[in-house]
Amino acid sequence: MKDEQDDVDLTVQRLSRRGFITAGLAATACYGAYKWLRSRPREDGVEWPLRRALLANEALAQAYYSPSRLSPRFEPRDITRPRVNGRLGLVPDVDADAWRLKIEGAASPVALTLAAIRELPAHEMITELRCIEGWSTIVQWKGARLRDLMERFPPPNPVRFLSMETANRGYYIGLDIESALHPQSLLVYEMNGAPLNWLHGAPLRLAIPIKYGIKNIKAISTIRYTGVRPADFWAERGYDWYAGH
Ligand SMILES: Nc1nc2c(c(=O)[nH]1)N[C@H]1C(S)=C(S)[C@@H](COP(=O)(O)O)O[C@H]1N2
Ligand SMILES: [Mo]
Repeated sequence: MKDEQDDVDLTVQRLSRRGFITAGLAATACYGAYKWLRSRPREDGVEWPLRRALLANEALAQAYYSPSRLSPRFEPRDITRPRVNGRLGLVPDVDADAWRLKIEGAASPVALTLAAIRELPAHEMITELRCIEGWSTIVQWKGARLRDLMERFPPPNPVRFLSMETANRGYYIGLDIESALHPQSLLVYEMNGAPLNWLHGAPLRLAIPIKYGIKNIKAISTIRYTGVRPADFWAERGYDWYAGH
């Protein structure tokens, strides 16, 4: 049992080291993330390694920020017929008025109405939703940047991860902070010009085109900041934890 745990720890360390490099590059590519990271306080007076790396690369960080680092955007004529995949954690007829998005690990607990999320600056994008099984759809999304929500309700100390889960924890994902801060990571409430239906994750889902479909969690109920790499439904079943593409 002890040995097994050691194995798991080693694997996690190796994976997060690898992920850390990728995450570092992604953050360097994103000046917004960089600014956000710089504005975070130090933890126990120790510089966050990623932050140190970013400080050393301040000039690079700006030079790297270019739209070519974004996931490709498409035209309205490219939108395809939607496809429903994955119903874990979905429930029909969610009462939108009673629904709240909970944020745990912020300075104080947060519970937001959908109206409050709609008040954040709205962004639209037409991007690819690529399932790890080999198919993809082109979807128009409308929602708020996860980054804007995080800036409004930041964690009191720097964190490297956040998790998202459905109400009954039927589905859950983990994200590295840099991916969460990506400008195309949207908390969406509209799909192809209409409010989300329950099969696509009403009232709120994540659209994160830099990641495979598995990270595009539908029917989000809770977002949690954490310093520890969170459990992830499909990573627990053998898929890559970062699931970028
Ligand atoms: N709650 C929840 N979200 C989920 C899933 C799921 O089973 N449950 N499946 C994921 C997978 S594997 C894919 S490919 C996309 C598909 O999104 P769509 O049904 O809107 O096309 O949702 C993702 N989000
Ligand atoms: Mo998928």
